[in-house]
Amino acid sequence: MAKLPLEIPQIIKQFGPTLNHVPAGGWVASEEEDKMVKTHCCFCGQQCGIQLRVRDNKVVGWEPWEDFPFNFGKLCPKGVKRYMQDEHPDRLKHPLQRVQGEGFEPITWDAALSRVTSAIQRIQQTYGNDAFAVLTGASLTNEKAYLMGKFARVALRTSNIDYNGRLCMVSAAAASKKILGIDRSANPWSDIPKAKVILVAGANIAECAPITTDYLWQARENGGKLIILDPRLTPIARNADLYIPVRPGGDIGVFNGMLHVMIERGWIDRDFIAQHTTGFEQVAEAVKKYTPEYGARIAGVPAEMIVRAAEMWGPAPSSFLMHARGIEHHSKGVDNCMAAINLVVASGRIGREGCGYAMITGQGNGQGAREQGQKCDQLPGGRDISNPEHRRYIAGVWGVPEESIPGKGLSAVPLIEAIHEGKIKGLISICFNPTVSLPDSNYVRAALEKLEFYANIDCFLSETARYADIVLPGSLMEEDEGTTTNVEGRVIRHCKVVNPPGEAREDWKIICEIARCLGHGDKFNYLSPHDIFEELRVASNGSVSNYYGMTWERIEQNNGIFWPCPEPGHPGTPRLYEGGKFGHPDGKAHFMPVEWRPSAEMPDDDYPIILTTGRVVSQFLSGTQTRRIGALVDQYSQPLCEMHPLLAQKLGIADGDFVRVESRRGRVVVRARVVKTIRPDTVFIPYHWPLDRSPNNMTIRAIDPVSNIPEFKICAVRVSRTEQPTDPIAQLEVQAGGIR
Ligand SMILES: Nc1nc2c(c(=O)[nH]1)N[C@H]1C(S)=C(S)[C@@H](COP(=O)(O)OP(=O)(O)OC[C@H]3O[C@@H](n4cnc5c(=O)[nH]c(N)nc54)[C@H](O)[C@@H]3O)O[C@H]1N2
Ligand SMILES: Nc1nc2c(c(=O)[nH]1)N[C@H]1C(S)=C(S)[C@@H](COP(=O)(O)OP(=O)(O)OC[C@H]3O[C@@H](n4cnc5c(=O)[nH]c(N)nc54)[C@H](O)[C@@H]3O)O[C@H]1N2
Ligand code: SF4
Ligand SMILES: [Mo]
Repeated sequence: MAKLPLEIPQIIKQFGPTLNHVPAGGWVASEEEDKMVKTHCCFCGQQCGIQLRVRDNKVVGWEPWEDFPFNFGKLCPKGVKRYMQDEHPDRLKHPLQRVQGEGFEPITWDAALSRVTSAIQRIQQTYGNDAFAVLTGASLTNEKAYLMGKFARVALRTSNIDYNGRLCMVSAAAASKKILGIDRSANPWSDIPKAKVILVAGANIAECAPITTDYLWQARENGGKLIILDPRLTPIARNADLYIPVRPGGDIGVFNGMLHVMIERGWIDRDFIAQHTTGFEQVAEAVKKYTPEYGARIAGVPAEMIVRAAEMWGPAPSSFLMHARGIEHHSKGVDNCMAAINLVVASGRIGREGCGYAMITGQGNGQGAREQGQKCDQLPGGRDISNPEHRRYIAGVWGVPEESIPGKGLSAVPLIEAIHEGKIKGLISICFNPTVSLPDSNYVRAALEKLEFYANIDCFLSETARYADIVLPGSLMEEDEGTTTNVEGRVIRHCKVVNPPGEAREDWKIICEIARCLGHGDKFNYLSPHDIFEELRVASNGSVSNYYGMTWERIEQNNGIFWPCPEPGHPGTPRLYEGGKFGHPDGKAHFMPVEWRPSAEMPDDDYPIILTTGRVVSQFLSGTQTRRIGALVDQYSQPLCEMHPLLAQKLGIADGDFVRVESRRGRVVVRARVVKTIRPDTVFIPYHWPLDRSPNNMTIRAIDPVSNIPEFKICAVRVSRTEQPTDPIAQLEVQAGGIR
């Protein structure tokens, strides 16, 4: 496929430059020696260690940080190119206000803050506190996540705060809490190579958790066997001992079918079950009907595959199960995860070296950001906002009356619905790009248009920021400092590498300033993120995710500390559930019976094909950052619709053709990519692009009843060949002369 004619200034004007910026006058040799700063990648939950090279308050390159004991110097394409976003000309450097019909104009911080404050006051006085909502993000540090939860409850006194982790980890979190009692991966990654069988469900490891690939290789080198469940033969699946091409939404057929076979053949640990668990009998009863044949019908795969999986997993001496969004992004996401965890507990292989379970965290601080109190139903330390004891403790830390802390608010999707219904009139968001990342984008855009006031804090003018009345320039990860908690539960330290450019400010300063303008300065008078961490430690004390015993200094000295770390000097807890001691008050794991049910929208005569969505290695989430890094754009420049040759032939589509993919809610026109690595009944489109290229035009607003995660991984579509792209870039491609 030929490249886009990038020199066309129109493209640059409409979509922002994809080439990396060279400052006017070119790069000038510096007098000073470059400074190397050890810190971490800003993108995914692996949180790889990296050294950034700094010259004249600019990040100009990187070096591996070889002794950081997670990635040992290894990085993926995004980590390597990440620094190139810093100097991008689109970087927001001034507060902006929207001028009706004319776009944005810069304004002073004083004017911007005063508009934000008066809009909050007016809306809350007119419609009540809950009419002003807060949306936040899990790319924020622990300190900022903590600050946002406190800001909503103390400065705004609104119950309506939620975060983009709602689109990400919440199904895994809920399932883990229900069965194991704690919401965290159970093991450090160093346990993976010691497992003799590894089951990976719904995780495109090589593209989305690239460093984990290395741990799986090591397991293979040690003789470990690999089982993969995915409708697509992803790069890691190509190396599997058993690849099960499950139909989207069908995983419970495989998990329950495996357990059925394991019980029948005596491959469960009866002693462990008797001593350390409750509820096994109900689960055994529930899986009785899940013969391999029945499970196979649900999963759309041969029954022998389920039997083979049980034969590999059942009698293994050690094992590791890991999953990601492939089984979680469902209206039965929690049930999918519980069916998987039941397999782990039934085998008794957890809480030991080489035996365990992990949910692969997505966002940079996907783990930590969901513990610090920015979820609509949680207070810091993962505490329950409806529990009087939990409320009293946090009220004490914050120095406010307990009754002033609002109750449970709306999660992300219902929050957007409440905007439509006129119940929410104002919004402030930070680190979230919902017009690209929420399902049913047309509905989301219509909601944002209904707001009386919207303020957005970001580093770039994201597609969502374009709907804002005021845009406040915040900080990139390297422009601020704090901690995050990686995929293993290891709390690590991000160092400040450079200052925010121009008038941009560190996010935490912006939030504290708004709180001060609202008259709550006394509760937000932190001098640094370190001050916030010191309060967070106390707020988490006594909770499950206890950070009390950590200090920034110790975190740095030890290359991270795993929570819980309940008192100063405590070494942290890399492996949970040792000795079969689980997180529930009775110390046991609680089996949960799971019954398969259909997805919210199954294919039918009108929309006969399954659409599933996800990621590619060189792009990150809604793409605000990675679509601005030229080298990453070159690697995968536009969303392609993956389809099997059998389906393509049936529809008269050839590789590279434009195809129209449409659901009951919306459509895209993108190019087809005909590959043998996907089930013939399913098409896949990555979601990192906005507007005409966004599969979220088509996805469905159905959510899991427990976790409220949207069903990104399955909806019904029809696909047809078309000559006419609707997307302006694609139109330019066609004009530029028949690209194939
Ligand atoms: N390159 C890159 N890496 C990332 C990110 C990124 O945007 N880009 N984002 C980060 C974040 S926030 C997240 S959440 C993670 C996501 O990491 P992953 O969950 O690994 O990525 P996805 O592509 O969303 O989905 C994973 C796989 O699920 C499969 N799948 C779809 N439906 C089903 C199903 O019903 N059952 C099963 N078993 N599989 C199914 C898809 O074919 C896909 O291969 O990645 C993190 N890392
Ligand atoms: N169809 C479909 N949709 C999906 C998914 C899918 O698999 N399929 N996956 C879902 C998942 S798992 C996720 S996690 C969501 C993610 O969805 P989003 O939250 O929308 O994704 P991001 O691109 O991370 O948006 C974060 C915004 O924050 C900004 N930002 C980054 N770091 C900082 C910071 O430190 N400070 C500030 N102020 N801003 C910052 C970025 O520039 C960006 O504009 O998307 C979900 N949407
Ligand atoms: S694997 Fe994740 S954390 Fe590591 S370099 Fe890549 S994006 Fe960054
Ligand atoms: Mo995610």
